[in-house]
Amino acid sequence: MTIEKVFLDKFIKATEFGAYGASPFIGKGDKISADQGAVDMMRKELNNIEMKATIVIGEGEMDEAPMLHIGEKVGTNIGPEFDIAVDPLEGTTFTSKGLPNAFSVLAVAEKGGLLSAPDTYMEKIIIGSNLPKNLLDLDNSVEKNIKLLADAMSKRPSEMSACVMKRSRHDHIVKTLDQMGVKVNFITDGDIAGGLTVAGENPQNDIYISTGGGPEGVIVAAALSCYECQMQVRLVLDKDETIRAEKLGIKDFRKKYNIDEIVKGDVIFCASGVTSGDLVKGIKNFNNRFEVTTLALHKSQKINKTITNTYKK
Ligand code: VTB
Repeated sequence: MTIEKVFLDKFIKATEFGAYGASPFIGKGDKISADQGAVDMMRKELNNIEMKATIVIGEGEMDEAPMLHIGEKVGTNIGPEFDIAVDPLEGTTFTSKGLPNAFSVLAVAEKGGLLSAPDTYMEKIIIGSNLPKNLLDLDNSVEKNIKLLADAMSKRPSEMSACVMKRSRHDHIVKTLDQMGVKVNFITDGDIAGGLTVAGENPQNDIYISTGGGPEGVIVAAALSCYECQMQVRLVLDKDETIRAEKLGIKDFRKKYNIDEIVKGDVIFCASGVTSGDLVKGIKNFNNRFEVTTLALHKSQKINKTITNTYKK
């Protein structure tokens, strides 16, 4: 089964309007309003789509988020059944500070096709395409993983680069990478864009390795699956969080998930730029129109395109 091609444009519109909703708040120092603006607009567009869809990754769990929460039904309630993971504004800090790399993003799969991850931390290792299956493992030392990857890519560690999110919890990773001569490209936030730096024809990095958000992990997995990249993740759960994870149907709290256990079957991924960044250009607001750019992927259709649309205000 696949997702029909006609749906791609409809989902593109949902992230385009998500980006538009956040755009008045670029550089205004107000993360909450920026996020709310994106949520409201994306939700409105999703509800216009002829589908029966459930938000499986959203703006938190029901009691803490007013809209686009996990379990919320979206669409007209007629049509195919989808599961949707949304991050209406990835990079709330980037938006509020007017910094690059903020975008509105979602991933769609057929019902049951996306892992229901709680809003907790997740360990992630991501590598590119055309590499032996399940090459790396979170339980290997960083050194072992780099050696395995270097061998598989016929490179020396000193010819490799790694993307790491700048956090003190990753100091040990950075120390090993430094010792091995691997170039480290830091991101301050935004590990969907960070994870995607290993994908495509001219990847900026050979590996992404860090602990970031679980929801972001599922969304990036959807995009990575279109690029045939590999990813292994594991949730990081404290005691309270194990209870939340259990509610989402997770039984083995230490399970390592490979990409085909995170995303199954066909998938659509759309990311529309709020501020310009590595993935897409930022939105441009004019007096009576706006121009918004989207990276759109549709796995079964082998679509990978960047499109810019203009809308009247
Ligand atoms: C992570 C990352 C996100 O926020 O959730 C991060 O996955 C928060 O991490 O992409 P800390 O709690 O360590 O600050 C983002 O960077 C942005 O939403």
